[in-house]
Amino acid sequence: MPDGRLTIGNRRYSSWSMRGWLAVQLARLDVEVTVIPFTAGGPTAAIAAASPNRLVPYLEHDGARVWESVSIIEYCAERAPALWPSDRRARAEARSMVAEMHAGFRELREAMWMNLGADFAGLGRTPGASADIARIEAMWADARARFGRGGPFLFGAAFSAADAMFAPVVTRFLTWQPPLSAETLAYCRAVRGHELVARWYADAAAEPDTWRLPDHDTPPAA
Ligand SMILES: N[C@@H](CCC(=O)N[C@@H](CS)C(=O)NCC(=O)O)C(=O)O
Repeated sequence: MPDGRLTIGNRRYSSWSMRGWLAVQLARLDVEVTVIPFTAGGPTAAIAAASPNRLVPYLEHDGARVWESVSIIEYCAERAPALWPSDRRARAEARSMVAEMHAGFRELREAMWMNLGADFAGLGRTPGASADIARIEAMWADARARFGRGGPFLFGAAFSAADAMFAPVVTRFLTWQPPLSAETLAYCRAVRGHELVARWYADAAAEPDTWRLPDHDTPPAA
């Protein structure tokens, strides 16, 4: 019998769910995954009823209740410390990057929402989104140059908590295809090729059509 439950939203659309799920998988927690499909026009009543902050992801594990994706990442890292880099300075920067992602990049998130099954190439390039992308590219390049030399991920060979936090940004880059450096594109390919990310994409593709949200599937005006 599993040790708990991870509640998430549609894999096709839910970027925060993806982060929580990746952390739980990296820590190898034995939990049942429950998907509550979003209702069009949200908020989703079943999610509000199931989760303390009325949002997904939400983890219940071995008597602990954990909400907010960063808290889930920290909970998982207690069980699997390798989610963070072992070097103190690298770990400090990885935590800072995760915090910056959790708190910010609102314009990118609004202009280029997550949709794993869509091709919105060339769209969504608002000035605010482009500024967020420039900051993300600079941050990724800096981490990789200083700590990730063993590649292909932000802090080296291992897919870390920072990569889990930015994996949904990678999916946005693949869906919306903004102009990106060759180095960013190489990192995106590495994340997309990771077995857990590949599994998330495959499970998203298998979701029933009845879970689709027309406003998420409709491209913005060019
Ligand atoms: N700050 C939260 C954000 C979670 C969040 O916004 N989740 C969205 C889905 S990606 C949600 O649950 N929305 C509720 C709804 O649509 O009913 C976290 O880091 O976990």
